[in-house]
Amino acid sequence: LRFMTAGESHGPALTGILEGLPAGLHLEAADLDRDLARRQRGYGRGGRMKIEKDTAEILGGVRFGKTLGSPLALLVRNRDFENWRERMQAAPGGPDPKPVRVPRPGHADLTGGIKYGHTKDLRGVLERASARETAMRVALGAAARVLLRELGIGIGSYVRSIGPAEATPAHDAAPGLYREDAYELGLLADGFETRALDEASSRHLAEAIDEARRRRDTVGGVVEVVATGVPVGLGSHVHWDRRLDARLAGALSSIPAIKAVELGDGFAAAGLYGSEVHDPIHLSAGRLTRARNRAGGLEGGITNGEPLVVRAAMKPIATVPAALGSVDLHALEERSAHVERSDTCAVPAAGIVAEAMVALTLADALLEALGGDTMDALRLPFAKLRLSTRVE
Ligand code: EPS
Repeated sequence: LRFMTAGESHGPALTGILEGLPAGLHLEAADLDRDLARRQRGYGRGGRMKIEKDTAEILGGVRFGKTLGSPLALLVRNRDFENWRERMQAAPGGPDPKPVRVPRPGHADLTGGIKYGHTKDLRGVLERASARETAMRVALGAAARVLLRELGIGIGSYVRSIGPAEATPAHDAAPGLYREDAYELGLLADGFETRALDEASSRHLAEAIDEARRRRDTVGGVVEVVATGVPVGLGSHVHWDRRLDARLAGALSSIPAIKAVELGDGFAAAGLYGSEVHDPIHLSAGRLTRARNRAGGLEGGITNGEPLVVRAAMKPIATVPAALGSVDLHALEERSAHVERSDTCAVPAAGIVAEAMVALTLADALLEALGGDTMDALRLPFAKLRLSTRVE
């Protein structure tokens, strides 16, 4: 499975191609729109989300509601393009009457500007560095999620913390869903505006966002993604780039503003003894089981049949309303950074993007392990894999 995206934040549209989906998977635009809508909600978003109402058009790869085995081609239009038509047109023209010349510290503005020769107008960088691009990843990830769900693998996420405010973790707030049905866990989080798992936590997180807004600042946080129904055997210990840990960490840290990824207990495990960290193996009714899951479903770069648990830490958005110190690259003097309309906090949305990246990574590992040009060809080997924790 591989995918690519293209498109600028205020250009006409985002486009994406996902190649390698088996033929015969039921897929409708509504499946993709559901996750696109989930990404757009969340406390702390700015004015742009009032303009956009993201929907995916399927331009290839599906016929009569079923995948063909050919590349899935998607289009998500940017409604805001109407307001940017002259300044973002593909046809020759320009220059932009309002060039961006003061890079925002922490953004791709300066590094990208120097690298691609856009220092005269940093818009040539910021349009693509914008997290708008993640809308397409969510649409493509939604297709991967449909494939996984068809096989009984559920993926969901929730917000664990915003700035200094912590939410009740899933293993306490919803232990059943955490072990058995991560998809429902994600829907539970969708019921709260901050994507926490209970009302008290959600209020607590919302206060941290309000405080950042009051200070004319931005705030980050941590999201946790859980996948349930994952069989043993995705990923491999045999080579560095086949370890699922590496792929998940790479996929999650590719999301804009994600600065750290934890697999299982992550950083906490580094401070404990081995006997406290590793999950003893039990034999129960002919099945190999675990009483705890500190490994987060991964051992030796391979899924072990326990729920997959990964976390991603998002830094505060770089467009700080009370602008930071920077340099005007044209006047060559120190000046406050360019302030583009922005979100105070995009952590709830980042959880949906993280779900999409986990879905794409797991679907890729699954198809690598089992092959399958058609859904029918995939089902039998998948059912066998499911039974692999049974011992005679
Ligand atoms: C973004 C700035 C804001 C966000 C945007 C990401 O957009 P604008 O500059 O149009 O106000 O709303 O996020 C999205 C558009 C989205 O779909 O998530 C940025 O600079 O990264």
